[in-house]
Amino acid sequence: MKLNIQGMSCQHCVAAVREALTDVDGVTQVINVDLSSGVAEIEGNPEPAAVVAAVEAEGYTASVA
Ligand SMILES: [Cu+2]
Repeated sequence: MKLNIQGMSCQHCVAAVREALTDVDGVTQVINVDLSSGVAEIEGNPEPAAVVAAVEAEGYTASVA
């Protein structure tokens, strides 16, 4: 699954998003969170709404790509 994330401005943001994604039920691996493009890629079969909610809980805006 790929996500478009808005609001990340530094590597701390990347780390926060990566950690939030890792904790979502059904996510088996966070493949990449790219700061410049704002694209995150995860493996597994999570509920898309749960993934978006986890990122937004950290203060960023997310949508499924
Ligand atoms: Cu940051």
